[in-house]
Amino acid sequence: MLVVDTSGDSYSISLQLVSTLDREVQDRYSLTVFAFDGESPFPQNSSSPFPPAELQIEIEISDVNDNAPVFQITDYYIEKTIPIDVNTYLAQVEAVDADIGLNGQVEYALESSTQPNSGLFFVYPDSGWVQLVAPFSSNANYSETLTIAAK
Ligand SMILES: [Ca+2]
Ligand SMILES: [Ca+2]
Repeated sequence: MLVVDTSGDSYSISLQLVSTLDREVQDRYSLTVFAFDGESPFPQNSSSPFPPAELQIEIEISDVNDNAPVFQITDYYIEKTIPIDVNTYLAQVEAVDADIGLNGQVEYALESSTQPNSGLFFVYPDSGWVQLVAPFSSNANYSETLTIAAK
């Protein structure tokens, strides 16, 4: 992943990235670089009069928005017996975004419905809660399939 290049100025080192990093795989690296002179074998034991110098390097990988939200459950089935009070919360859908911070925020939206003009349901953008927001006008069996998008 990282190599230390000491070929240039003998008093400096450089770290070179040799493969792609992904914060979702590993978000932090901790390196220890030892410096010792040419006459001292390495590694030296702790009683050596010329112990190697140590340099600690901590690397924190920042996030890029490279993941889209994914629904853990893709089909919710809700069955209710009328009457159902208006404003009843029916279900909470959840999608997970592997990124962090703003890159990991998920927003829900009602994308389509098999009864597009029913006006019965509202999806909360932040929480994914689906709420009944209008009274049923029919006692007959009623079915509506909502498609909810997460972005
Ligand atoms: Ca990311
Ligand atoms: Ca994301």
